[in-house]
Amino acid sequence: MAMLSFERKYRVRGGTLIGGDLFDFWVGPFFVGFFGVTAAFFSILGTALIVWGAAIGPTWNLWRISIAPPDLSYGLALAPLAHGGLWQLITICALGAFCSWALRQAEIARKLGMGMHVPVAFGFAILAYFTLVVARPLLMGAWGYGFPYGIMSHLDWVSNTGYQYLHFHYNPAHMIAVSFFFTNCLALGLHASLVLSAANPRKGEAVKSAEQENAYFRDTIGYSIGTLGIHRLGLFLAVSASFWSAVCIIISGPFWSRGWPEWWSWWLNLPIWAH
Ligand code: 07D
Ligand code: 07D
Ligand code: U10
Repeated sequence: MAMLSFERKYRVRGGTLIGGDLFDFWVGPFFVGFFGVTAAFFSILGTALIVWGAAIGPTWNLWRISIAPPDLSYGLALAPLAHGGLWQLITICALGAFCSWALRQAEIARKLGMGMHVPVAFGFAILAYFTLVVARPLLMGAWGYGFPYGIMSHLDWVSNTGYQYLHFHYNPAHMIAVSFFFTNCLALGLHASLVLSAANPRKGEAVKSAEQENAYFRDTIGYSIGTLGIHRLGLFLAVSASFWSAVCIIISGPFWSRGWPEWWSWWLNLPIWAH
């Protein structure tokens, strides 16, 4: 890919967290760095292990390939490769690749003198994944509680796990997470449409400014959060969605093992009407 005209002036040394100048170079448009090498290493190895799992499995149909975690009877032990061991190695590779990716984002931010917002935000996605395949299985005593690595099979896991708690919609943290996801979508819809309506006018018309954008929302709902504020809100909504997702699954099993509708009996048992 051709280098953009301004890119060369930002290709400066330094800012690396580890390895000094050793991997401080670019390949085409990509910054490499120590964590680029580890990211490449873990993702190539992890993908190769998935291909191995597919090769010893029953199908090459992309939608049906699935690498399952070990049987619950293995508990927290290492399992033979063909019986969940591959899943365990792939999980290590996935976490290695995701964390390398976040650290590479941090190095690039340091090089450019920018804030750590991007790696921090991505950290919340990693947290949700970590909760699903490490924290919850550890708390429940078996790797078999992790989700299988397959396009359709991981959907089966979500459905089965949901119905184990009878009605997952009654999980209060799931409600909060879902509401954050919906609000995030609303906020991006509002922001993107507002910016396009101001900054991309019809031919011959003047581009509008932040003043019109602020006035638009003050006229409509009486308040404008502002041009910086909407991005703060967006980041808050996005990381909250991931955070409450992690909460909703970590409490399902380790801290509440009955149906989620039953959790709401505290409401029926309130002293105002219970006695
Ligand atoms: C658009 C950025 C690009 C990323 C893409 C995903 C792979 C997997 C691997 C064949 C928004 C690349 C996919 C590398 C190929 C193999 C072994 C991000 C964008 C395009 N899911 N999920 C999908 C993952 C979980 C759920 C699609 C990953 C949890 C439901 C894709 C993880 C639960 C539905 C996918 C993960 C869950 C999906 C589209 C990890 C709760 C759908 C994703 C590492 C979070 C949807 C067939 C997308 C679908 C879907 C990937 C975890 C639920 C295959 C990598 C266990 C209900 N998930 N998922 O656009 O169509 O993300 O599924 O945690 O309906 Mg999933
Ligand atoms: C885990 C992904 C992390 C990804 C990473 C990066 C690559 C690289 C490379 C493209 C967290 C991966 C990158 C692989 C790709 C290239 C080049 C994100 C993760 C690190 N639910 N539910 C959620 C809704 C029901 C159930 C979360 C809605 C049913 C269970 C969210 C509905 C039952 C679990 C959510 C609904 C049920 C969830 C998912 C509606 C099933 C979870 C988002 C409208 C019968 C999961 C932490 C998320 C969770 C989860 C939404 C319905 C069960 C809030 C809107 C009632 C068991 N559900 N759900 O977590 O919290 O993203 O996971 O009905 O485990 Mg639910
Ligand atoms: C935003 C924004 C904004 C913008 C923006 C954006 C948010 C207002 C100014 C950005 C938004 C967009 C562009 C919109 C679209 C984006 C999405 C919808 C999000 C989803 C994105 C995707 C689906 C794309 C995903 C693509 C990816 C992740 C790229 C894939 C990359 C690679 C395959 C290479 C990765 C590079 C690495 C790992 C580091 C460097 C490595 C290499 C170049 C490879 C060579 C390897 C080495 C040198 C290491 C050696 C390897 C080893 C040791 C391993 C060997 C091991 C063996 C086993 C052999 O707000 O402003 O506009 O634009």
